[in-house]
Amino acid sequence: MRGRFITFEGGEGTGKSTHSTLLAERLTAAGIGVIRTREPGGSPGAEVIRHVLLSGVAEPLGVEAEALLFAAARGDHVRNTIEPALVEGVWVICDRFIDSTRVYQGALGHLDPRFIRALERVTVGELKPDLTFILDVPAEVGLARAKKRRGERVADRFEAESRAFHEALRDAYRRLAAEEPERCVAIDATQSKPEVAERIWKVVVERLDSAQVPGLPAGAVS
Ligand code: T5A
Repeated sequence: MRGRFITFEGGEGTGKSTHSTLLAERLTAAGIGVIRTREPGGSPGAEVIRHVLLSGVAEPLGVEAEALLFAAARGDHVRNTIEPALVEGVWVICDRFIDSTRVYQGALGHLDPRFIRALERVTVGELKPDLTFILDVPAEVGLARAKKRRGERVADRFEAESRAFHEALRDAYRRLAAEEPERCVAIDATQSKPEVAERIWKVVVERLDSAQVPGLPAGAVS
């Protein structure tokens, strides 16, 4: 059976890495084969493009060129990492995917949605996440968490954007969650890590085939 594809989205420091890791551990403990990956990156070619994008050297080229670079990375990632795993029956958990381009380059970068959809057709084709978690925290909470974790390191190209940018980002993600409720679930990520992780686990069991999650019979989850 084909694996399931779960993505985590949200602004900076909302807990995507934390909760994708916790979910992968829980699925593994339940006997499910799973890989964790991320965007931009997730394949050797895409990791090179990640470095170019996050260093900020591509910023002077403009938002359209950055979107093309994210798309090039995504195409490589889908071909070499995501699709082969799903075909093998392995579940794929990915930090960021198409929604990040829709929100960062589309909603905030003001790129024409037709351009964004055209990139999606080329890079992901029919592939769509089975489930997308949108982790929601106020911009100042996410930025403070990201700063604490970063320590002395310099903020990357996107972390360094203004507070207003990060607030607009949150609004755009909330709109996206409301537009696609069959795929997207917004999670209040201001709660403690164990509380957020538990909510995510419940949604996974509710939304995806619970027969594939041994030890948690369908209906056991409220
Ligand atoms: N981008 C990406 C685009 O513009 N377009 C695209 O198409 C794509 C794919 C990627 C950047 O690229 C942009 C968006 C991004 O700006 P990145 O380095 O991958 O950059 O950065 P992010 O994806 O933003 O990831 P971060 O590492 O900043 O944040 P996370 O993963 O959301 O947060 P996480 O889990 O590392 O947590 C941050 C800190 O908070 C703590 C954690 O322990 C950690 O210290 N934390 C909590 N603390 C208290 N309570 C909780 N509930 C907590 N949850 C986590």
